[in-house]
Order: sequence, then C-alpha cells, then structure tokens
Amino acid sequence: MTTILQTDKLKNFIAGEWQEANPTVAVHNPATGEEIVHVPLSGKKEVDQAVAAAKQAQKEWALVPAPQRAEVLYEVGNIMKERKERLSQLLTTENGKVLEEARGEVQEGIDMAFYMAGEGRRLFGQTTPAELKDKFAMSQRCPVGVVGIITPWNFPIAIATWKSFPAIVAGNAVVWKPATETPIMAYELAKIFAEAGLPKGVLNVVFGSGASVGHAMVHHDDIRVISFTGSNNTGRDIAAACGSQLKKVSLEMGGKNAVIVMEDADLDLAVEGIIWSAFGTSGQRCTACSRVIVHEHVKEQLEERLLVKLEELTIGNGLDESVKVGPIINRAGLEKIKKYVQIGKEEGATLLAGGEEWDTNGELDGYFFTPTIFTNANATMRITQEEIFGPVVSLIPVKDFEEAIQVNNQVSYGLSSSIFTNDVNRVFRAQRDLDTGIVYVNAGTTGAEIHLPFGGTKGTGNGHRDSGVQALDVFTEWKAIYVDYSGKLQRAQIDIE
Ligand code: UN1
Repeated sequence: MTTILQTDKLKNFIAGEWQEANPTVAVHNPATGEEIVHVPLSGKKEVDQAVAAAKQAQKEWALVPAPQRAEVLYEVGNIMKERKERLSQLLTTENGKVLEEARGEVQEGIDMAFYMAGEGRRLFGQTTPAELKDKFAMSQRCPVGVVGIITPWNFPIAIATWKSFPAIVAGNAVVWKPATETPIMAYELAKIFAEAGLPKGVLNVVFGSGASVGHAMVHHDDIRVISFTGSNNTGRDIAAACGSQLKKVSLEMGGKNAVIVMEDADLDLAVEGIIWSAFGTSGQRCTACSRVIVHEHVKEQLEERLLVKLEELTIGNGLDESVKVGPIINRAGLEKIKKYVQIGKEEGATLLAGGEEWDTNGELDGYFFTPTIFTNANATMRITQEEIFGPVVSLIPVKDFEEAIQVNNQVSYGLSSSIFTNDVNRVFRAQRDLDTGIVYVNAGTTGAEIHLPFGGTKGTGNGHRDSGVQALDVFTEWKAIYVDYSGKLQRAQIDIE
C-alpha cells in the first residue's frame, strides 16, 4: 500500500469529529490497480447524525456576519494553495488524471475559495421603490438551512468547492456525499476546513453509495436543497424524489458536446482544441468534446492533421509528467467505452484511429483506452447521441453553417459547444443559436472558469447553475422586507392616492 496517506481507513466527518463507519471498501489507483485506501459504506444512521449536527451548527453559523464567514474561505484557499502539489498528487493517485490537469483542478478550487470569499462582502440584495409613501422595500438573500451536496469522481475537489463554498459563505451547513471512487479529496478538504476554523458541524462528510447515503439525504426532511452532479439517470431519480417533497434540487448531468469546424477556420488551432477537449482527462469531463461537426470541404485535411497530433498523446500513469492521457476510472467505465466503439462500428461509422484497450505490456494494472476517432458519422447514431465518457470523438461532416448549428442542437444534452471560424458574423450567430449553457469561439469545449455560470440546457440540468454568482441562487432563499415608516397603517394596493 502506498504511504502517501496518513490513514488507510477513511472516516466520516460528522460534527467536527472523525467517526469510523463500517463496512468499508477498498479504493484502487486506476492507473496501477494498487489499493490506496478504504472508504466507509455508510447508511441512513450516519446521514441522520450528520444532518442533526448540521442543523444545530447552522443556526449559529447563519448569525456569523457573512464577511466573517468569508474569512474561513480565505483561509481554506490559502491552505489549498500551500498544499497544491500534495493535493494534486493525491488527486492523480485516486482519479488518474494527469498531474498537469490535477494541478489545474486544484487551482479551480483555490480560485473558487477566493471568489466565494469575496461574495462574503457582497451577497448583494436589492432595494426597490415601494408603492406607498414613507415605505422602504428591499430583498435579501437568506441561507436555506441544511444543504446536501452529491459530487462525482471526475472532478472530486473542484466540483465540491463549486457547491460547498457558496453554500457555506451564504450561511448554510452542508452534508456532503463524495463519490466513493475518489474519497481522498473529500478527506483532505474536510481537514482543511477544520484547520481553517470552520465551526464543527457546518461541513459534514458521509462516505457511501448513492443507493444508501444519497438516498437517505434526498429523503431527509431537514435537507432543503440537493445539489447533484452525476449521471442523467440518477439525476432524474433525484429530481423526481425532490419534486414530490417540494425540495429544491440543482442538477448537472453531463453533455454531448461538439466542436464545429467551419471551412474558414484556423485548422491547426481547431486540431489543438479538439485534441485537448476530447482526449484531455481521457474524455472523462462533462464538458468533453465527443463530436466534431466539420464542414465537408475541410474534413479530409482535419482528419490528416488530427492523426498527426494524435501521435503526441502518450498514454500511462498520470504521475509521470510526460504522460498526456491517463487511465479510465474503473473497469465499468472501460467496458462502457468498449461497448460504444463496437456500436460505432456496427452503425457504420469509419474508425480512423484507436478503438482499443491500451496494452500496458504488463507494467500497469490499470484501465486504459487509446484515443479514438470515428469519422463519417451522422447526427443520429448512438455514438453521436449518447454520453460515452471516454476518449472517443466522432466526426460528422456537414454542408454549411446552418446544418452545423442544427446538428449541434440535435442532441438531448446542452452543456458546452464550440465553433472554430474567422467569420465575425458567424461568431455572433453561433453564440445566439447554439443551444448550450456554455459556448466557446476558437477554443475547445472544456475549460470553464469558476466565476461564470456552469451548467446547461435540456437534459444537462434543470435550470440551475453551479459556479458564478448564480450558484448563490441554489443555496439561498430570497426574502422580501417592507419597512413602513409612515406611522400609520398603509394598505398596499388600496391606499394609493
Ligand atoms: C465536469 O466535467 O463536470 O470546464 C467539470 C471544464 C472544467 C470543469 C469540468 N473547468 O472542463
């Protein structure tokens, strides 16, 4: 077992204490197969304890002035900055993403800490003219109470910060279920919060499966918001359960993101954008590019240049700085990718490159897949409609700009999209017409910045956004406040002169 951790059996973090829970299950490094840590599979009992602790702590926390709550986040950001390298190494060890990207993800968390700490001095409300004389009207953000956050393995620290930081600065207490594949980032972040001086019970971590911990959270009366990032099916189940309880729910459930390459595009730039956003993180991003919608006049040139660039992608253990493409998270993820490659062949797409498991020559006991490109695909194939979550991209040739936009929008998801063109009119038409929550021009589909809203249309979500100031809408309620200083009872809508 690696010595990278201080403990090999993780504990839940409830009411500021580390609490053992059983049974536990082993977590493996996806690049080496090595056992790295054991994580508890908790249940309803631990969720109930965490919610009770959160409920109690939240009352006090909400009374702490927001600029003071923010001080904790500044401290969290500072500690994360000091530990950036260690956190990145641990992230690569549990998730597999290459070190460069792990550092980028930790940086995203640091940025979120300072950004949301700044919100502690804003959390702007509004003043509004009142209908009546000598009356003052305003609206203010209030904490919701106890919020539940459920986070995925593909961005185990960044997405946790997108959700927990706004929740905490707004005066809520959090019960957090991290993905069991990547518990180390949760353990490290909880430790950092404690060191930064967050009062006990404001953040609680309960490890376990969606079926037990997630289910108990979603059905707990005292959790008033669920913020979830994960698969579409699970998100729909959560939404249904929350709907019947009138519980607020914010969902981010993936994408089928496309890069559009027009005939006037800088092709070398487009190739770089496609390679980075399709094969970075081994395609395991919600924002990953999995379709390239290419003008038929440049299709062949694009194929040739993609093949050349593909040669540069070294596969292997992400801890090795020279490696560009790390492993797939687990066996199930790998099998799903293999299945889609088979489907693509059967559907009649042309396999241009990759398409198979990467042979580690017995050196690594992990899960690797070669960067894969299909071409001559069409818009209605399963490989161009369904989320694969792996390093597989399909080229769809189109005749013109209008068809490109139409094909982009012809999927059930709406997270990210991109267009490579040098035509300014097309740029503005594309940003208007692409039906996604994020649009890039002359860049790939990944790389969202934390101070802008993150989320999408259609099957990607349910109208809410992570990140940006918009995240505060998930974790606050609006309260309207009227102060009548006329000294008499004024009746709204009636006593208007
Ligand atoms: C995700 O895959 O769910 O925009 C998050 C990006 C990253 C975040 C991805 N900043 O690609």
